[in-house]
Amino acid sequence: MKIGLIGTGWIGEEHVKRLSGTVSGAEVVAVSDIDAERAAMVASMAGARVVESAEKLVTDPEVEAVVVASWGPVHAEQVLACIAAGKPVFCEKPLTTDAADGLRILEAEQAHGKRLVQVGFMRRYDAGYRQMKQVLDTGGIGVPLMAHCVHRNPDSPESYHSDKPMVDTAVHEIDALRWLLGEEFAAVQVVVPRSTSKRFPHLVDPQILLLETASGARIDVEVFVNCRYGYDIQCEIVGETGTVRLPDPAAPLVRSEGRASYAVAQDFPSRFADAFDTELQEWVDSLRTGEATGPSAWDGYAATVVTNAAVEARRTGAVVPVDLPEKPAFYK
Ligand code: ISE
Repeated sequence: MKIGLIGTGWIGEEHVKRLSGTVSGAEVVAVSDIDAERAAMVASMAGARVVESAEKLVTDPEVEAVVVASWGPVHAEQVLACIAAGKPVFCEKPLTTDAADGLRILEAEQAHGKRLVQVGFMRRYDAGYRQMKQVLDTGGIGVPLMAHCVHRNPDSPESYHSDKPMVDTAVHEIDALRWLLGEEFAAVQVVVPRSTSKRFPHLVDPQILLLETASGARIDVEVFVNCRYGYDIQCEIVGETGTVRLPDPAAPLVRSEGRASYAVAQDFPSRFADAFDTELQEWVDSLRTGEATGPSAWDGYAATVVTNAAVEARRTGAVVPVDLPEKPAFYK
């Protein structure tokens, strides 16, 4: 499968390396980026061509499928261009930053008549999350009542502003919980403790997202992007007859100098390295079989509706309803 990649920033570079190394059945043939030098550097890793614009990359005759790894606000136009060209597209999260753009993507994809879009929600490919899903789907803890989640990053860049904990970070829990519980959310609220003094004064950090599902389960998500000590993802679901907890990644337990300890992951590339590999491998495999299996444009759209509601909830302090239209039959 000959792939073109838009956006050679950090995650784009990682995807180029994966698609040219770990993943079988794929080859990166073209890349584009607004930073031509960076595009050239990443292209050289894969022996790919640099194409001068995203538009040209999408319509390039050699490119059979596209990876969008650019900045979130430009995802919508690039994904729509791929649909117009009839090319499968893997788009990094978030699918769009504005829910209205997500609707345009849903309409275009349905008009095309076949699923072309997959969204990069890599948690669905993590072994621990997959095991939790299996426990839930086989009735291992009965009907889920609550979930308690933690999403901590060691630090954030200065450009990271107070909407981002929902739009860029909690979006992973929003998708993972929709997938694990198999239902949509009805309402969101965001409450905040005092902010950490250890980082930027402009940033509201941490934030606590409170979600209610359509059937009345309750979820709390602590998002703390300057926790200083590591990259820490936790999730526990409480059901009527038991609980299931996301395992920490395996790490050796060291006993020394009067303590027993194990290391905490330091960043998401290493915490989810295997999940990223599996995600891209399964996407490439699905292109060959022609059967879309991963998170769809509907999943990307539904997550954005929730993050938009969460941003409003933090700004207003209100409980904000999640206004999601009926899921089109096309996505069922
Ligand atoms: C980043 O974009 C990610 O996707 C990471 O998984 C998340 O932990 C981080 O907060 C985001 O900025």
